[in-house]
Amino acid sequence: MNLVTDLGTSEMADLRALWAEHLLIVFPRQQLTGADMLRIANAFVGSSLAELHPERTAGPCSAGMPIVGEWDGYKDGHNWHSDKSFTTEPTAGTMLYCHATPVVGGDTMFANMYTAYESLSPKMRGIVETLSAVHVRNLRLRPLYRPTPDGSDTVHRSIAEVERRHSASGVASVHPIVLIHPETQRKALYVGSRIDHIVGMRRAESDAMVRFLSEHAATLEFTYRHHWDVHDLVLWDNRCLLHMALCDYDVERERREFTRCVIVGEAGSEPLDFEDDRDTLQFES
Ligand SMILES: O=C(O)CCC(=O)C(=O)O
Ligand SMILES: [Fe+2]
Repeated sequence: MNLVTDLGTSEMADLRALWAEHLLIVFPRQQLTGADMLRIANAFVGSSLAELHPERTAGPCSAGMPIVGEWDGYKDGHNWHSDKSFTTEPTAGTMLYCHATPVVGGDTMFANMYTAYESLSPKMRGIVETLSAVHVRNLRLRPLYRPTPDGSDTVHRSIAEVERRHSASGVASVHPIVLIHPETQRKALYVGSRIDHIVGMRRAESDAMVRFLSEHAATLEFTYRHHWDVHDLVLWDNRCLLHMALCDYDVERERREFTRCVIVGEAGSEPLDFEDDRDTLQFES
């Protein structure tokens, strides 16, 4: 379909139902401006909650970097996450419109968190439903990018610097590990690499549980891998999907560019005073 000309009210109702059922929709071969994307995003939620991120964004690997202006070498999005989970109003939906894509690679992975939740044993579901986690800004990208042996790798250094800044910012938010999706009322795991720890657990307990949940969430059978074609528009639901951008192409020679538009989420969690949890965490069992 052509999203600019075919967005009548009846199509919109169908598309909303499709989105709720499939979590992610790919619209190939679209000709869109940033303003079109804003309109489409707002139509999806029946409100004006959408925000356009810098009109055209790119970075050697990420959709999240302005194409004009300084790129500081930080690659965001290259670890499993749900957008802005470290805030009290995490992004409900994200839209990317592709302008340029590498010949090979640069795909985006998505993982279905309804399935991740539903495939746990009833016993484990009962346990995780009682848990909440602290999400921090830092996406832990450093282990994914090894510095070059001669130390010339500015990317690794900038990641280290940005991660230090993100950690120092102290921004954090607490969310239940199991979310009830506000539209579908289905339960979904809400995890990702931004989890620092599980509230009330000791560090060793929390690390073991988070490691298990992270590995489980990324089970290949729960994933869809999108290979981008120019002019694809993809809309995904951050309340029941995790995503990760794959930086597996020649970033020096190839371009990867998007326009990005997000649907701001509802407030659904508490801001966290990190100090609340310090005592429990420091007590090693
Ligand atoms: O570049 C991508 O494929 C996705 C980047 C990302 O995490 C985002 O846009 O939220
Ligand atoms: Fe993201």
